[in-house]
Amino acid sequence: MHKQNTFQKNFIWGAATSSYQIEGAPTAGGKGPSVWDIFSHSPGKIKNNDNGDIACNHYELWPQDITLMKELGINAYRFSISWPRIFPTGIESKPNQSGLDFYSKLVDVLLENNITPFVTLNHWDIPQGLEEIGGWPNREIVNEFVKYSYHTSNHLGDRVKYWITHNEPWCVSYLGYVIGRKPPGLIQNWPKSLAAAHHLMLSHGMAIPEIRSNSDNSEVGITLNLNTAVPASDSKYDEDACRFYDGQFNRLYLNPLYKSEYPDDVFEYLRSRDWISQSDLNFIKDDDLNIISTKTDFLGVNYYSRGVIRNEEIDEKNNHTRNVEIGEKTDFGWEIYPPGIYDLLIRLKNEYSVNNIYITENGCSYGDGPNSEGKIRDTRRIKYFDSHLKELKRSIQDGVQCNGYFAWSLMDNFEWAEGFSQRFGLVWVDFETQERIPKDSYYWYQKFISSNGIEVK
Ligand code: IFM
Repeated sequence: MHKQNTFQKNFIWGAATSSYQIEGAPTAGGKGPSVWDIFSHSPGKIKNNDNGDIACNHYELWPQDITLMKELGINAYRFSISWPRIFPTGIESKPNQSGLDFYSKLVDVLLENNITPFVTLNHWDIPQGLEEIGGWPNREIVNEFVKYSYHTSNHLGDRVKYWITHNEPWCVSYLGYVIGRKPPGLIQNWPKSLAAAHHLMLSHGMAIPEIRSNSDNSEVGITLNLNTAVPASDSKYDEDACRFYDGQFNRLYLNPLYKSEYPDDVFEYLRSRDWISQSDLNFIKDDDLNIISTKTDFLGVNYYSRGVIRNEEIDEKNNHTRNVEIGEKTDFGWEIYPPGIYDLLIRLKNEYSVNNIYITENGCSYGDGPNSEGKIRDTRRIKYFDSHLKELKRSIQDGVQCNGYFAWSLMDNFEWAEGFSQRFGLVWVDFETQERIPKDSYYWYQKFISSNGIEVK
């Protein structure tokens, strides 16, 4: 078979951001507090006690950010809507016009510049008012999300055609309720973690028809962060730990979506350790799995690294020697493993028959800043993108149906619990002055896009 050296015609080339990470302006236009406003102001939760009050001040500087996108040459921009700009406490019956107007104007100017908007409805910054009535573990939030999705798509659906219900539900469910690194900051609360995951997925399924009813010819999907996991050694212990890791990270979301079932081995593992009881699963009601598996138009995939999994429950001396070599790491400490994106995409095709994928995030954190000439020589980022895009191309040549790629991120921004200490941007941001400087990777991506993926030196 002849293997093409470029990506297919009409391939979508984009960059991504999210509301809390870039917007700032936490009270502008009647916005209510989000869980992230509250969490980031709780002492000790965020590195250096940073918060997103100003972030990249995109709320005011968005016209100049669109100019940066235009010059970069992307034909799509993935951003998220701040739910409490639209429903300040979550429970209002009518949306806040000023919040809708902000995004409406953004969408208009994107379209004027031939940049297709990809809108994420929930990239974690839910109204604090909904957290106060129990957040994602409380089933009531499902209707609130459906209402929010309805009104937002009703307002923007004539112009926005690509909709992502949720970003990375695993981060909300696991990091929020088991590890405590994200709101509400609970630790080892598996019953709430699973209930949160279930209601996120249920609200996704319920929002799909609402969005479609407001947006003709739309594509509606969800974004999952997925990876390829391998056991750190060939011991049974590591294999068991790896199966559980893969279950709670990947299959807990993919199986309900594509197979209308939960992976029982994950629940069994949790029960065997008394981390949940059978009755903790009562949140799963008849018909929920049918709703969750409502056919989507695409799957958004966020890939950064692979998981090399060691069983932490037994002593090193009683386990086999680790025999999986870990490669180079980014400044965040995440292993750089480009073949992982290939393996993951092939798995999605073979095991889940996913037939329309957008890579909604891929990128790396490096601290490189301006040199004495004001240039940002982030060659390691270029290498990261180049190697991952090669693997993406290889997967497409091997039958994966992927129609777009979004670099994470358009610009350096508020990296959640890491504050401003981790920089993922193609554009460098001075958080004191709000100056933006395109990095070398920005110019590299510009060339890559303009040749539709012919290798750029
Ligand atoms: O910055 C985040 C983003 O909000 C979600 N996906 C992973 C990125 C890097 O950590």
